Amino acid sequence: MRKWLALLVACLALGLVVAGCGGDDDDDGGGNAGGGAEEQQPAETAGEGGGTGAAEVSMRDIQFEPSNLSVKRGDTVTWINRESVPHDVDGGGEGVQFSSGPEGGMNDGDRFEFTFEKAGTYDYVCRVHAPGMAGTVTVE
Ligand SMILES: [Cu+2]
Repeated sequence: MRKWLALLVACLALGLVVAGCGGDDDDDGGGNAGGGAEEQQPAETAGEGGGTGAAEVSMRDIQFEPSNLSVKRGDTVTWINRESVPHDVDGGGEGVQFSSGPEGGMNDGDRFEFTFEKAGTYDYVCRVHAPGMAGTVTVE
């Protein structure tokens, strides 16, 4: 009776080892297949005159980052507040004004988008932290 039990335990132990090895093999195969399946498509290039570009300005550490940005005509700039300090975006140039709304109206995670249709230089500030928190968008 004891021999039979010992044999059973041995078989179970062996079974666990085999199952463990099998599991590892499956993981390796899956990992390789996943890596091979990844393909990077080339970025969509803007057509003549641009107009499909996008750029991002972060509001962090009471600064715009980047504070100087160059885009093409028709590009959209998105400002994103990435800290728990309220900010806003307010400025203009070339006879065009843009504003995110009320002073300090952008909270953590809030976004403001503006599409620049006219070439030129656009200066803006955060009214809460001006003049220290300011930026420029140059549209080519
Ligand atoms: Cu601010």
